Amino acid sequence: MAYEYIETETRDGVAIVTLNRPEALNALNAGLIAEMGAALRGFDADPAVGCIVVTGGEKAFAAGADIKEMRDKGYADVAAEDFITDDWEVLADLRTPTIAAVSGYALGGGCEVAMMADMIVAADTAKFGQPEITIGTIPGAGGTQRLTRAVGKSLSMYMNLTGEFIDAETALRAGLVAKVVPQAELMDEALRIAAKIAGLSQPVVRVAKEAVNVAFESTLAEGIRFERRTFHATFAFEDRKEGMAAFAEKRKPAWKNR
Ligand code: DAK
Repeated sequence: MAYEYIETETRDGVAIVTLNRPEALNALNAGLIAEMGAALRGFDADPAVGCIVVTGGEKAFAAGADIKEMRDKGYADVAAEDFITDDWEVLADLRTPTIAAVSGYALGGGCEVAMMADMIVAADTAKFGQPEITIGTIPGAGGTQRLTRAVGKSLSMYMNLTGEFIDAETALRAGLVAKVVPQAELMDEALRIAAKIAGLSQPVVRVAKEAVNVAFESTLAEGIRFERRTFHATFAFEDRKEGMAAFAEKRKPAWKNR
């Protein structure tokens, strides 16, 4: 399918969605968000895709929602059309594992999109920020919520109240990103991780993802109970039996995704 604001490809069970509006540092206009939503939904429904990598350009993953698209709207406009709500959370709702590969600026909505992925792999050039406060507004897609859960109150307050950016090493220390690599190695590393995930038993990977996500929506006791029951449920998969047999027989497992 031909897109205007993104590029897509698949390689060995891994889908890549590249934000491609470099002249505006991948500012997330309505068209880009709609295209990204359509592409992500399509890959999520494709059983041949075992992991999705979302990435941007070298200078910017995305510098935020498109400020020029928002500037002339009034409250009545944004409330009436439920402004930029459609498609914004698609990435967070997928069952397929997702990786955000971030180089350069991930600001405002760009930081929020990255945080919707299951993990962030960052180039050493990455800069994360929620600068909405500097343009007279606040985040609208998780910048006060997912960021706070990821990095804690103090760093989230600092970022949300000053709009200042943090670098990749700070993001790594704070737990916002899983890994930092030299910029030139970003895609190789993101694709290596994605291929590893795509090469495992897909139904088991999906329940592992679901179990981790329950940690954000439940008490510890409820989460542990969910994990225990889901662990028991993996014994219904042929792949669980195959994985343990392969270990005991010192061979590679042959996953059936069943
Ligand atoms: N929107 C529109 N255009 C942008 C943009 C943005 N966010 N960021 C950059 N651009 C454009 C610039 O206007 C410029 O265009 P031209 O002037 O060449 O036409 C081009 O990209 C290159 O940018 P600069 O010339 O500014 O490049 P610099 O290297 O000098 O600076 C920068 C890079 C990233 C520091 C700077 O561009 C910048 O500060 N950008 C804005 C960052 C920002 O404030 N981001 C937050 C936007 S508000 C919601 C979902 C999401 C949101 C809200 C609600 N719902 C689901 C309800 C999100 C809101 C936001 O993200």
